[in-house]
Amino acid sequence: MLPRMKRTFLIDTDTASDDAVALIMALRSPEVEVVGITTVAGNVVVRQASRNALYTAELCGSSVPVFTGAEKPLKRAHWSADWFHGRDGLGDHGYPAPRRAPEKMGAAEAIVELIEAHPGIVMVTLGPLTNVAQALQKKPEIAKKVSRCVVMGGAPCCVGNVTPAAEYNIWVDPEAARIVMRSGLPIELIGWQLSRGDAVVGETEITHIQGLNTSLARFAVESNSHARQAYKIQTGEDGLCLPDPVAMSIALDPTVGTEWSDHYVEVETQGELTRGMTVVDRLNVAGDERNRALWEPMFQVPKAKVCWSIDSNRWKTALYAALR
Ligand SMILES: [Ca+2]
Repeated sequence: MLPRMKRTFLIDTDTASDDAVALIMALRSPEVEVVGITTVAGNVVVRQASRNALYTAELCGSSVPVFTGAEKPLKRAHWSADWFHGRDGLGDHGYPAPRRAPEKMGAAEAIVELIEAHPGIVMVTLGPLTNVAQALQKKPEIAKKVSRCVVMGGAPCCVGNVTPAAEYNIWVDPEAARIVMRSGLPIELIGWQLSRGDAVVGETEITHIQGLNTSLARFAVESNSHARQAYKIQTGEDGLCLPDPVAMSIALDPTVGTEWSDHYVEVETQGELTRGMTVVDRLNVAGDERNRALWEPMFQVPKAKVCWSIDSNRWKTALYAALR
């Protein structure tokens, strides 16, 4: 029997503590080859994101190339999330500098080249969409060569985390998110709300992870210590809320997402209270006479797949498997 071909992944990340765990899941998966990691300003400044991605790859024994990308959003100033993840994005535990350096090529160029070199590639985005938008501006045709674009971002029809209306990744660079949503990329939208409630890794489960007694398990829990405290203050829920790893578990196995439907998704770029809101046409009324003119740009592209629920047990099983 021929060995199964590995699926090819490209990951764009503003590498903080939950991103790091998502990277571990992909780099440790026997079914996936990660051909590149691109970093973007988001949770931390982009230089720190590259450093964190390289350090995480090193822990996994991976020599995947890391390409540094945008230092700020397309049109706005950069807002970090150090209040959530710690100053270094990894909970300020003094992790050493990585041995390798990032590649010389920039992220947007690398995204274009890697997609051209690997048609059918799966793209996973874990941060603001600045790099992806810049790659699409360089070469719009790449959208057709991606088989899946799994986006951790947004809060479809739900509460936001950085404002009442918006999730951080989309809020930071809404113009970039809009470009990506209108690009024709086959978007699978994994909103922030999917990592809440049952998906939160609770105290007993954290103890289980620590009991795995591997360096990756220890790093996964330790690096998220600051985020755990911040999440408790923000939501009252105790435990590890891991949006990027939840998205990665779906990228690795789409059946972890248990309820999906297809909709046009637009991003609010002008709203006074709603900057970065992911506006989902849940009842498919965008084509109605009263909405048609405003939503017309979306009719040129396929609808996004929006995930509404996940199998929390299976997501956590995938997490444990990666940290073993
Ligand atoms: Ca992230």
